Amino acid sequence: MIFNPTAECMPTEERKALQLKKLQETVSRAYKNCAFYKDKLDRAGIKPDDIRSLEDIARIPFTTKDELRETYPYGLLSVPLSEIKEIHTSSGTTGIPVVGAYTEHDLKMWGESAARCLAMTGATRDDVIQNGYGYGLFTGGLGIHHGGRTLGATVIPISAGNTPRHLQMIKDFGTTTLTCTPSYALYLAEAAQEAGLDLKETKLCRGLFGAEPWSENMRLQIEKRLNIKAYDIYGLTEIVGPGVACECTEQHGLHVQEDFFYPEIIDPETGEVLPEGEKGELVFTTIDKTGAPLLRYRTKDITYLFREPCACGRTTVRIHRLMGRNDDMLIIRGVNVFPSQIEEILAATKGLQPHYQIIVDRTGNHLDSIELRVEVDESIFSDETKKMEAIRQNLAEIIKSRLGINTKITLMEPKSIERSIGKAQRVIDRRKI
Ligand code: DLL
Repeated sequence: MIFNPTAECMPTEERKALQLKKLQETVSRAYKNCAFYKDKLDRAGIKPDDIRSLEDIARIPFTTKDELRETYPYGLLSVPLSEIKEIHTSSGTTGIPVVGAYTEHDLKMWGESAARCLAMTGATRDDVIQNGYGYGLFTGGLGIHHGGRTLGATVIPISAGNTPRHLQMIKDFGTTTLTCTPSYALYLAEAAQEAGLDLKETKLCRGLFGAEPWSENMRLQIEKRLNIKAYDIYGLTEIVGPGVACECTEQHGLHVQEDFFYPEIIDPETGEVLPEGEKGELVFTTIDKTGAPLLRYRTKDITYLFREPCACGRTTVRIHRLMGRNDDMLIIRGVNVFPSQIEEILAATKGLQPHYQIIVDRTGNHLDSIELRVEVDESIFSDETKKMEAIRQNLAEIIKSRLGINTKITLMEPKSIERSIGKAQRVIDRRKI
């Protein structure tokens, strides 16, 4: 089913005209109502009236994650706070969260974009969606929830974790559609096997997986083990969480909701806009958001755009499955973590040296694990073990509360972590995704 055939199957030229109109409105609104953008555009010597064609977007300066940090918490609002109805955040580079602020209009738009994604994978109002993305500040839970409601489907807001209950509900409630991270899907498959639940006997037939990198190989494993069709869904807190783009039943690239989010691919070094088909950094301008529109936001995600006609009938541009990032952000069980955040915590903790290594792995249970090896001061290392244990526990707790991840802490003897003459290798990622 195509949720909104007018928007999703519109002839390209017609859509371009619509995008231009929405872009012009967005730039005008941001210029008029948001001091950050007024200043930015003034400094670049651009007035909203200068945007006369879609190509003119290239004249607008990029917005970066650092700028989101500098304007925290409300600096990007283009409306009075009383118009903001929901706020989400995810972690920023140095512990200052990135904020997503939505007006009623934006929530409706988000609901529609997530509903279109669900429908792309074949879901209808007759489906039961078991939503295993985390509810709360993370956009995954509520994003799929808004989408499921807009689609008219039955949504089970089970959230992340509690695996036995997940299995129970799949069985008892006739769940047809599972939404969670791809690594958790594999974990569930294994847990089902261990619990003696034959998923072939259940109604589960599809899943929408995202929020972290995954591969074709993982797709094959998920499809085989869960006996479902597995679809890739993409999004980010800064834009709208899940719903920005999704695969249709052709499973060949993710359709971007182009009438809501205007995508560009740029050369990450020069900032130059690259033609469709060329790989580079994905940049989005929100052209239908009123609360905190973003102009040319650099996602740091690497992919390319392609526009060949799709057998599903949608005319929207597609992105290739995400091909990596051009920064050092790690995604650990769906949680975004920057090594700089860990470094900041270490610097503020007494008794530790600034020599550390982060080891990320994905072991037998398909879930990510993270170990932090950090050198301690000479005086402490030779001290009694009770003190070491206290430091270890304290550090694990701080990391858990600030970054939301469970970390195995290994305190190391001074000078035991290999020194490098060049760029230190802080992160060892052993996951074979
Ligand atoms: O992860 C939103 C989301 C929730 C998407 C549920 C899909 C499903 P953030 O926490 O802000 O938002 O993380 C955004 O996660 O820039 C990508 O690097 C990565 N990411 C998201 N979806 C995918 C995907 C949510 N399908 C960051 N494949 C993005 C690869 C993904 N990476």
